[in-house]
Amino acid sequence: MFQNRKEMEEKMRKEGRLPPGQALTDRFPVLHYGPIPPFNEASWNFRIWGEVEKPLKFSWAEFTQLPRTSMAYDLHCVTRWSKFDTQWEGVTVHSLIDAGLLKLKPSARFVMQRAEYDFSSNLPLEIVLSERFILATHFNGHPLTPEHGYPLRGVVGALPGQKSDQDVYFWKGAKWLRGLEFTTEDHKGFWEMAGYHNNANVWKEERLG
Ligand SMILES: Nc1nc2c(c(=O)[nH]1)N[C@H]1C(S)=C(S)[C@@H](COP(=O)(O)O)O[C@H]1N2
Ligand SMILES: [Mo]
Repeated sequence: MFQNRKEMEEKMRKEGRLPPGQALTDRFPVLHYGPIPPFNEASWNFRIWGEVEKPLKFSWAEFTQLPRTSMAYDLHCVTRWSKFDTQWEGVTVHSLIDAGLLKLKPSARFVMQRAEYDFSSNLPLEIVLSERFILATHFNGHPLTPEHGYPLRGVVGALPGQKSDQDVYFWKGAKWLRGLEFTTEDHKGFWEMAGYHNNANVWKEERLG
């Protein structure tokens, strides 16, 4: 098992998929601040507001009817584990625009993910509209587990084999996500305010601010 991990890690390094200072893991560590929020379908909603033509609000039943996408990502956690070829399923922000549901104002330039217990995470609009970001309900074919963000989380990952300046650490995806706020200016999220680097580029090792 250990030997296999080392071999896989070497393979990823050779393929240029292992960022500096990272190690491959087969596990899926759980990391967050505070308790795991309960999910109450009756009171749960997902909202989109800010620099948009019309604010949106979805119940859980409505959210599950949105156009769905599957994505494969390499995940890079700032605590130095990387997990490769993970499978996520959910809704991309781009698909909401394509479906005519979401219309952004030209002034929208940044996005704040708003989660339970006032957790937040900020990303530039460019990344949120790219394939690197998904509003995920499923991981590896199963609904998210409570500790990984059930029922919905933002996931930001690297596209396998497509090294990019937009590859950011995994903390930039908010678990227990309840909304997206589009803004004109960048505002720091929870971990960014706690001292993490605002850009979080994995290739430049932008860990602390
Ligand atoms: N709501 C919420 N989301 C969060 C966090 C958090 O504290 N609260 N921590 C972030 C951090 S620091 C990491 S590394 C990842 C971990 O996700 P995982 O527990 O699924 O591995 O979630 C991110 N999303
Ligand atoms: Mo983290």
